[in-house]
Amino acid sequence: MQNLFYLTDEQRAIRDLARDVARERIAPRAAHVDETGEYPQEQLAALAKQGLMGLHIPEEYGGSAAGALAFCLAAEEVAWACASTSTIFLVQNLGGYPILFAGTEEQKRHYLPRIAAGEITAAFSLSESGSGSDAAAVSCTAVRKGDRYIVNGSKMWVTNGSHAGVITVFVTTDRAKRAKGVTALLVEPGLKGFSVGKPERKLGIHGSPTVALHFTDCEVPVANRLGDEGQGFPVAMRTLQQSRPTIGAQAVGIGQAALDAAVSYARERRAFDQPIGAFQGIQFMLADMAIAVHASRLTVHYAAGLIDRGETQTAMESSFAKCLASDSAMKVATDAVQVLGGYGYTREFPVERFMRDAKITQIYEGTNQIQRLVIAQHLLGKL
Ligand code: COS
Repeated sequence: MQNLFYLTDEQRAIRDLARDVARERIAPRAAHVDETGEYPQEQLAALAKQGLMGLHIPEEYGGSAAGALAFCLAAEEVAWACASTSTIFLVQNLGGYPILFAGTEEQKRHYLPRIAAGEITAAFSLSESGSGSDAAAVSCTAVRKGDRYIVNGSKMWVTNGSHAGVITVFVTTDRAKRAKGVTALLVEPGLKGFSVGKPERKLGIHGSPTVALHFTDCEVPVANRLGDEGQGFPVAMRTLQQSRPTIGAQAVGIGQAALDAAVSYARERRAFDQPIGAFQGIQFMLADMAIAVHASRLTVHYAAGLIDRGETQTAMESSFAKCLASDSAMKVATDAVQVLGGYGYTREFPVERFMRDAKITQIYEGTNQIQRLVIAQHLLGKL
């Protein structure tokens, strides 16, 4: 076990608790979840039972206020066991942040305790078919009519959108204003005119449903608005800034799982009368994989540590964490498949799943091209 000397006793305890739940209750089901696309309900319930769903939520709203680093430690453990389960675990966080950042006292009291207890899951819906990286180009429209907004349009790629009890949906109240027209609305299932599309068929994270949301003259009460009209974009950006290190943590978990599988195989598998781990070609691959996972973990912890210190300008460090860890996880998982050779390419071993699951971490919560854009903007300023 890594000697992460800077962790507090509480952070260690949370990591160890998450590790126990992940290894006992989540890992044994991971291959089945991948094969069938089954929603990991019991796995999420096991996390909720141990109080791990409210790590990011203040105590006055039923959470444990354990902080960003504690959450990243838990996320890594869950991702080591099952990337699908960890995606929903992360979205609980991503969906909860906008309420925490911009909700009224009443909205916070209504939703956050239920999110913390795992009674409901949350979702975050920003992307559309025509606006992914260009997040300000939202076209799903809300027009105010008395105490309601009439919402029309569709959102895409919403993780957990089919199961969430509350979804923060970013719409536009004035498209010409781009970012300054974006408004955040809380949507619950069952609203008239709101429907969920069928789940996407994806390369990986099969147990984490990804859906479109459709709005046809859907009436959302003005009371469900988060913050002011036109104030949604900074809420989305602040949420992503806070959440991106957690995607890094997920990537570290997948990378560590791939490394562990490769090391264990290299000890056992024999070729030319010796374990393949005795060959320098394999040793150097394993060493590079370990360096990449270790550097990623430290970068993730650094960004999370800044957030825990109350720093608000962490966009660059959050992008470092997300970008480095996800690029590393992709490389490490691909190399693990290589170490396992023909076996690695089959479903008999989990490394091909790690490789498929790792890919999404380079794409969601801002592609790694967008992360580099954010970093370059911080380096260069507006030119
Ligand atoms: N925190 C708070 N506010 C922020 C912010 C942050 N981290 N980053 C930007 N903003 C604010 C800016 O300050 C600006 O407000 P003002 O005009 O009042 O200054 C506003 O948001 C617009 O910012 P900017 O001009 O940088 O927006 P752009 O349209 O250029 O977009 C990128 C910036 C590309 C970084 C943004 O669109 C983005 O992150 N895209 C990826 C979206 C994404 O991650 N999607 C995945 C969804 S979850 S699967």
